[in-house]
Amino acid sequence: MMTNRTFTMIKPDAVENGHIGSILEKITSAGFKILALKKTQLTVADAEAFYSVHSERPFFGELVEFMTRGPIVAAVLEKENAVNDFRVLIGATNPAEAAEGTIRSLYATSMGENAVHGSDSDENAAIESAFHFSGREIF
Ligand code: 3AN
Repeated sequence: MMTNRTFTMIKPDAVENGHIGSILEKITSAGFKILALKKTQLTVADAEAFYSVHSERPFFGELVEFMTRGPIVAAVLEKENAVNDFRVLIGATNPAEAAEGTIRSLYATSMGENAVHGSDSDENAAIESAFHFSGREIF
């Protein structure tokens, strides 16, 4: 179990708006080490699989369309208490409720287009990291 690792994606809205560098800077300044990093684009099948827990939610179609409309940046991050500390750093799902200084308060535009993903458990961090990276891409 990777208690010191989490997985993140810089989502298409933040990539389109030119925030890759600023977001990576916030992440490393907060003490996270980048173990793996790539720019890629999800296919519809990728997004449907990645977000399968949300498949019955009313916003699922919108979420898949958004996450596939342009490139993303995927990363595996390491820090003590990584999952929880990263969720604090990114802020609430709804940017209107995200605490000041959090990545979503700075860069997200709406509940759907909220700039970054962060794993919600150690188990999901491991599953999501393996979805995007092979063992030899994580250092
Ligand atoms: P979080 O990303 O904060 O863990 P989840 O897991 O509840 O939030 O939702 C996953 C993603 O689904 C969110 N990042 C967001 O892009 C999208 N989403 C969640 N709730 C809504 C909603 N009410 N309307 C549109 N999109 C949503």
